[in-house]
Amino acid sequence: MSAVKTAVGELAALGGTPAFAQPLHVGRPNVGDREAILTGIDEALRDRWLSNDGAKLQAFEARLSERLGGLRCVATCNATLALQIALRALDVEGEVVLPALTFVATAHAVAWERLAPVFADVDPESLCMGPEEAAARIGADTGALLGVHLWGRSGDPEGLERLARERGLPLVFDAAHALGSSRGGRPLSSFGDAAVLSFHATKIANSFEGGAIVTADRELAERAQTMRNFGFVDEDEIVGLGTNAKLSEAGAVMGLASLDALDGFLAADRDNYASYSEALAGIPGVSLLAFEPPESANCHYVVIDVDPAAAGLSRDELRAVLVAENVLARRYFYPGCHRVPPYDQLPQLPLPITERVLDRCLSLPTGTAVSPEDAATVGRVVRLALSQPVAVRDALGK
Ligand code: T4K
Repeated sequence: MSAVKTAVGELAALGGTPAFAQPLHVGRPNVGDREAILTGIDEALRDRWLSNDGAKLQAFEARLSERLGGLRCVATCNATLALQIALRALDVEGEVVLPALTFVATAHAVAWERLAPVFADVDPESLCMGPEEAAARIGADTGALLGVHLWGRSGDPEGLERLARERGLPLVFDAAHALGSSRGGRPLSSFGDAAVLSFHATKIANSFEGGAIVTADRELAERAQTMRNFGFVDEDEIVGLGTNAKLSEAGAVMGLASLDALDGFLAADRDNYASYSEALAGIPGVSLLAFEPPESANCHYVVIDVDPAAAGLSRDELRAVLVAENVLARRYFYPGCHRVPPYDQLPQLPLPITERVLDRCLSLPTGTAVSPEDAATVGRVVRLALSQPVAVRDALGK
């Protein structure tokens, strides 16, 4: 339950009672029909079939494929391994150009495959690596491009496809955030040679942990499918190097329930986005990341940009105000892949837009555990704090 605050002295950072009695998280899992989940897990237990291409996994892949207009879907135990498998199945060698503005898993998947990540900047509008930024980092050793649909946004996937074609490079998209997002009516995971979705607990649809490789290429899908199960194509026939990236039957049951409930999850995220949009409108120095047609985003990440000069408080000061209210806003994806080991040891070219975003962006709670009223309350806290930034900064300094 949240209380309406009207005076700056009521902010928790200034000694008031927190607006929320319980923490409001970014990434609280969406949960589908519990009954269906428990029944599905019970069926797997009854049948004593818990993993390895079981009925639930097959149903999950079929349902996902249906949702994505018939693309081939290879479900995995997480998106990080799915990225690794996609890069391997495409025989990528050498350097991989990717944005530094992403969750560290994108870079780790590249480096874990003993490929060399080369970090590119992002487009100032979309905050995704576009063809211009990627082209600036392509060199003689480039083996692939790895775009990221950051926060479910599209960027310019057609432009990256063109660039990849011109340079003869495979193109993979990290679409971990992008289930339910589309561009010009096409699901974002349909761009590139392959795209990878995440079904981690924090994503719009989850299978507890999980991921999927999505592709239109039948052979690529078959290679990926073989690689996720140690290279087996038959009971005792192994055709090459593989790993264990299988999704369990329990995970698949959860994934199925999530896909069944996806439209409801999307509606909840979009309602929260609309509520944030209204509550934050016109606050100097605060802008909500917008989604412009032909992009249609899932809105599963609500991200604000805080311009300290115009807002009067920095992103980190505003975050401290929110945390005091029990609003656990996150600095995704601070400090950036290029600034964490082992990548901070690599020679770096300047990434001005990336640096600006990493200093100013803040992710706010959303998902089905957050109501539009909660979002409005968070917006009111932001407005109140920024109405008297000097008093707030003084209080934070004490
Ligand atoms: N590419 C991109 C662009 C990604 O964002 C990710 C993952 C990947 C690739 C790799 O996908 P996977 O291999 O994971 O499938 C979380 C997730 O662990 C990670 O999956 C996700 N991105 C990333 C954006 O968020 P952390 O380090 O922020 O996790 P943590 O433990 O701080 O939890 C996040 C928030 O969610 C907290 O506020 C608590 C809340 N939470 C979390 C879990 C697991 C809950 O309320 N309940 C839960 O069960 O990475």
